[in-house]
Amino acid sequence: MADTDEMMLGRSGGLAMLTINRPQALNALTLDNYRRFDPALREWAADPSVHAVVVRGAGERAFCAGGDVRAVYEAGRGINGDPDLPVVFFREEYRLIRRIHHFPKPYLAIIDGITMGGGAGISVNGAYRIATERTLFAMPETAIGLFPDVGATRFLNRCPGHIGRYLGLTGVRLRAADALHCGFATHFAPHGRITELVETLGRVAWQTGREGDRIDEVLAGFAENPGPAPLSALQGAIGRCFAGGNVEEILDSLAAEVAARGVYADWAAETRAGLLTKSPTSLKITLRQLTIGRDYDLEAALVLEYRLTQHVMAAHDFYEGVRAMLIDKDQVPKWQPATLAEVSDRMIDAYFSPIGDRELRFT
Ligand code: QUE
Repeated sequence: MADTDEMMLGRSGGLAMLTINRPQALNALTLDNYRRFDPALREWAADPSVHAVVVRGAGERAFCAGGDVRAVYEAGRGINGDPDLPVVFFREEYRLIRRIHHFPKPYLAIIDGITMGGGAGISVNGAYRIATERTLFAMPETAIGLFPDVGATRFLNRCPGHIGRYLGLTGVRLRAADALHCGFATHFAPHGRITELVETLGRVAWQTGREGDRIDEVLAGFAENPGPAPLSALQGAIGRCFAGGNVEEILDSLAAEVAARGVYADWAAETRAGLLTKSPTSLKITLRQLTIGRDYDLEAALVLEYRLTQHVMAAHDFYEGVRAMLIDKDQVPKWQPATLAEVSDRMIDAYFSPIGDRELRFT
């Protein structure tokens, strides 16, 4: 079967396997990668000898750290590459995510390691997500002047209580038990048994139309309890602090939690300090996005998010965020505007305005 260095496609019995093989870049996905991934899924959906698909990341550290935002940065700033990349990259990424979401056969992502941003997009939107003790899950985009995309408008809104707001605004990293608690993972299996799990799936005697039953049986044979979810102990505090109608109210609630000197004071202080390092514009976009998209299906989420990407790519903070976090690595972005007070509702309105003939379409 055809493969390239960066996307390894293979078969094991009725199982089709795709391995993202850019371990030196934590398997962050490029436009070329999307252009291999999407047609592979299209072929496997139509091939009656394929009964399920497994997606993995090569190397020890990551399932997939995100999209190749460095390339988008270079193209968008006119440094290197096709100046249309910011238009094309997100469009192809989101169309792939939609194909994954509606994939007609079991789609399993082995989220064994770093799973962030675009890595969440190609896993959470599929049917099965297998976490391990190496899973580190986050939506960290407010740190680079972006916002949680790849369907996060929908999947963050499906977390218990206001946890999705907390995760999307702060970018905090979760381990397996919390990923299960939030519904990002469907199963936990030990890292040391993943190879055996995939080999077992390769030996399944498939029956067309009954694939989900076989998958459920195999997964039940490997699934273990990841232990208590730290987030469940924070749920009350998150509910109190993240219910606010705007970002300033959320920061005030966190300050009140600090002042009350209760058991959540340290958590609140750390959370508040973390939020104050993020792009003020990104924070306000994220809260508005999650509020208006509470009941969106995946398509509505992606259309909204695509619109937002195109406005964000025409503004300042994304380029400054990528510079500070990924290029120069000084970790100190100089956001513009620099404070929440300077980001008016009218400025946020503009990020949500329609983009005419550039709107994301799925046909
Ligand atoms: C916030 C983010 C991302 C990030 C760092 C942040 C992100 C992303 C990457 C990333 C990581 C490794 C790579 C790469 C990109 O880092 O979305 O090309 O090799 O994709 O603080 O949102």
